Amino acid sequence: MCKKILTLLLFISLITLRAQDFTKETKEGHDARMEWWRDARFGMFIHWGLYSVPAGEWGGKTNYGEWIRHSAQIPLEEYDKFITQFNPVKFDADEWARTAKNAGMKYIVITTKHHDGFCLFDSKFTDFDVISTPFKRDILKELSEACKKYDMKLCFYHSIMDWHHPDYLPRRDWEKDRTTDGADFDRYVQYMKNELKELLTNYGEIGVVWFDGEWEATWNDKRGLDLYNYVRSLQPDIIINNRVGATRNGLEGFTTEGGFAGDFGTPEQQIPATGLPGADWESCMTMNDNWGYNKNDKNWKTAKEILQMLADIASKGGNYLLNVGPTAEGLFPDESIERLREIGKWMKVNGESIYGTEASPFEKLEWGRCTQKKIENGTRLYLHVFDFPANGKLVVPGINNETVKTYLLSDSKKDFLKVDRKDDALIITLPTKAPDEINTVVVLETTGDADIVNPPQIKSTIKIFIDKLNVNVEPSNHAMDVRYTLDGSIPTLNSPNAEKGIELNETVVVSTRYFKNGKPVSGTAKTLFTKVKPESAVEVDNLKNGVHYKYFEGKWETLPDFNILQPIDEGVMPNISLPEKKSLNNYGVEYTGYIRIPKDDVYTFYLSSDDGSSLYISGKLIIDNDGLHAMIEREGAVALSAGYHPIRIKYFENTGDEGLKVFYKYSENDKQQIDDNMLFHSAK
Ligand code: H79
Repeated sequence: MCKKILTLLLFISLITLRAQDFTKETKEGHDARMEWWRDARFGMFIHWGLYSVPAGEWGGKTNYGEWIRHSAQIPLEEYDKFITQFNPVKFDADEWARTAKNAGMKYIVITTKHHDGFCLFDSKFTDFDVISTPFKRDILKELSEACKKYDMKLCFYHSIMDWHHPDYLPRRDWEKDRTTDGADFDRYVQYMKNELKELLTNYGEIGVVWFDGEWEATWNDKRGLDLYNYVRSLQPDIIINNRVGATRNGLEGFTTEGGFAGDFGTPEQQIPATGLPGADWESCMTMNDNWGYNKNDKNWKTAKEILQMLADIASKGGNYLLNVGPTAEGLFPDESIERLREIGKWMKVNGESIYGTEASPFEKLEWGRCTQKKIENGTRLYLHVFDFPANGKLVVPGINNETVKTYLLSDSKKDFLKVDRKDDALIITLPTKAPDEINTVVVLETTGDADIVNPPQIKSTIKIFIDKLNVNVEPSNHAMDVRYTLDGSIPTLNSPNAEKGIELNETVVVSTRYFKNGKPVSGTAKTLFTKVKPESAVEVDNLKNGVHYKYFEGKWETLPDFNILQPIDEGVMPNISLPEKKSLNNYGVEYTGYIRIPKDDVYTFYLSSDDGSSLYISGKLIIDNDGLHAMIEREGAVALSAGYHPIRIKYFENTGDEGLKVFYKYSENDKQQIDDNMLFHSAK
């Protein structure tokens, strides 16, 4: 080959290398990359930095955590002084890694840099790092060695938001004295990349980069995709969370439709109601109420609560990232150590029911949770019994498989438990006393895949009615009949068929169950429907179109009591939409007025907002959509008589995007916006 062609080839390969989009990978490639993480199921989060020095206390208040610099509005120069006090002489990386290992955790995610900008490692690109503290040791170096020793995957939390770097924008809204002159966000991104290069070249193989603080206006999905590709170009097999992009749906943690989702979703301080088939996610949670060390925070979850959360999360196909906030001396709090020890005791016996498992095939189990694992020629179901049956008979509903073996996971001899079939269910005879107070795991091995029939669900989301209600069960499998009872008993073959719908005219529990070839094949689902009196309308005169609103300013994380606050402005709006704003952030609005209801019926209202909101009709709370979150819609139903009803909507906006929308629906009508001519206020 001539030299020219060689140069050309080199050039082309360089170009393609630079432009590589790592999100374009095969399913096999993706699965291989995610494999260790999916198997791991349980990891340790560590929040450690300068904020552990004040330990939650500032200016007489004691409820701060890792956000202390922002929440207590500590000026930069003041906060910087903590760097002279960070001297964790009791830090022992080996002990930390060992503690995580003994708790049954498979990976550690540590804050290389939190929002305050302090770096826990030796960085050439800033002096605001651990080498500038009296401690002078590279914490990550020591931890990476300990993690290698204990076969623990080391992972890095790295904040995009940075309250310290002069090029990061925006400033905190209260930082009136910190100039933005000359600040250059692109240069900040380069700084972040420089540090990520250090992090991903100096500490061996890293499992995950866990970004956070992505919600300010300067960040977007385009920057996220670029950062994602940059990180993977340094370590192609690394896993990156969805907060690398800018389209996370609040603390629920999943990326919104069409957004850039990284490799996994990140519910924070919560567990999703159900898993999402095919989606990877990890719930991160504190053991008390703070991520960073707070010496006064004694609101600890029990080991039992934590372990049941772990089983709950695994049963939905997710991972659990459990936080520890070490002290400024470098120690895990005693309460954390006690809990981790108890968790480890359970995991040592029962870890098999967590690691490498998949989500439950059961939609709901009265007594606990289920995880499953494929084995040669079959499936192993792990039944996590939280509420031990008083009569020792564990009912596993709607299961078609015959068992091969059934035993307690804690029984080293694996003595078979007695199993009987009764119709659709297997009935396992357990010891009379629960072997494990927290979660007794029963193993049920079957041939083939788990063959489970979940009971039929009634589709109607409205559970109240005025006179009568027709409900339908849409069978998910038309080869099956749905039979029902209205007296709380378990449906039998003699019970009526739900094919033509079920007519309700009084408060009842509807029990529904599948039958096939004249035999019951599922457990029973129970749904309560309540007959209610519609709220009466009120007599009001002097009504004029439009709702009255009051506009407030203040910084809230949940809806305040507007009654005790002084409004900055008030007026009348033709409908429920945001008034002209006086402030970009940190404001609230309360709307009051009357809604004219066309006829006696059950009305479903839909309230979506960013951040929190709530809706009251006739003085009753119908929808609670409170808290800090992105645009989320919640609904609620209420029975109303024709005529005028007081309506009140509360809304607040902290920072970030904003929005408020209200819709309603009744009878067979479509969901629609509340028309201007339905809204009134008293002109008196
Ligand atoms: O590191 C821990 C916390 O310090 C950090 N994440 C965990 C892992 C954290 N930062 N902020 N928060 C937790 C709560 C803040 C939520 C909000 Fe938002 C930010 C409300 C409005 C902007 C997130 C993004 C929820 C809605 C948009």
